[in-house]
Amino acid sequence: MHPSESISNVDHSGIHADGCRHDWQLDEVAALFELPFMDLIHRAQTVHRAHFDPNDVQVSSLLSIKTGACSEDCAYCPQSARYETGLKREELMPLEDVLHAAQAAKLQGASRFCMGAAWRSPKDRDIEKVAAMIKGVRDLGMETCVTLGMLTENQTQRLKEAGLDYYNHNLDTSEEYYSQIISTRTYQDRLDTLKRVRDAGIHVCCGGIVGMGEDERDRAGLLVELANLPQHPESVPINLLVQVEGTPLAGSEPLDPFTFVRTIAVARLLMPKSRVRLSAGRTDMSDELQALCFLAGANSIFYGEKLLTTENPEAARDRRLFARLGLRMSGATADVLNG
Ligand code: SAM
Ligand code: DTB
Ligand code: SF4
Repeated sequence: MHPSESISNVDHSGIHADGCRHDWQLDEVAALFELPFMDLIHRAQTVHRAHFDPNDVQVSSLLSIKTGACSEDCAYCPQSARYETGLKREELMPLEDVLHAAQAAKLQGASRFCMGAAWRSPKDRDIEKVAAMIKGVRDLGMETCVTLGMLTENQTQRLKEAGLDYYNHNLDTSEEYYSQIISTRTYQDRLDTLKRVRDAGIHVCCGGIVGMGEDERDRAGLLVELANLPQHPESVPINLLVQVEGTPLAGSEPLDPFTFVRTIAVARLLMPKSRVRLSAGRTDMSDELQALCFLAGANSIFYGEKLLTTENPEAARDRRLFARLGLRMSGATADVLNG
């Protein structure tokens, strides 16, 4: 049985008590992808405006707190120990360096600080160190997010006690395409971790990557999987593959940019109340393409010159883009908003 089928408070139309549908069918979502572009964008923008201020964008900054030497074989990832990507491996960062980076991100206008570790799953002693980072970042007045791989129930509980706001754990692609990308953990492993996070009362950040050679039904399948979870993830990062030399996916056929925009629009239609994040891949996007993504319903970005190990646009470029479009960073300090 799919998890969504166990929900009791669903009416005949498939609308759940949260006002959103959780019974999307692959064919109808594939049909959304096929709509004329203008119709799709109009629909997505209409739904977007019903739930959000269209000029407000949430900004999160990323920090890799443990880099490289990962045991997993994710075909897109520069941090896997299996691929020669020239990445310098780094042990878990000291607390004070993390807090220093968080403070700098806050001064640039970020409201959420996301810490990522290249682990299959954390060890219990790592969790204690990450718990101290979460407490420290919260004390700076920022929202916290971590992405550490698969979690046990006890570890999830410990993160909740430390005050963690969001846990990022992506499904990455459709269940069908998944085995082409990762062999060292299953789709079900990912769903299990997501359930633990949700049950612990931590907000869920979950999305995927496009441009990995998947087809339209895989993109639709990923979004169906996310939208049919018992509760929609509060944040949905849509990453465009960053092709890194040495990874198996380097040299993949680049995605048509309009297909990327369509993916954002369909995510917005399926998960009307979630923050849809225009995530990895912005460095090579024009300002005009990013504006189309915001028009299609994206209302969150990763902000700051670095993602985890690869480049992101300069903060000043993003501030100029926001100014040109009249966008506001939600929760940014007055200095940044006025400067
Ligand atoms: N190791 C943990 C895990 O995999 O759950 C956490 C960090 S992992 C780098 C976080 C996410 O970054 C991945 O799930 C993937 O969606 C995204 N990611 C990694 N490499 C990427 C790339 N080259 N392009 C786009 N997204 C990428
Ligand atoms: C997510 O969906 N994208 C971010 C974050 N969650 C952790 C990571 C993108 C990583 C891009 C490749 C890199 O910089 O290593
Ligand atoms: Fe490791 Fe995460 Fe990269 Fe996969 S995505 S190789 S688990 S760091």
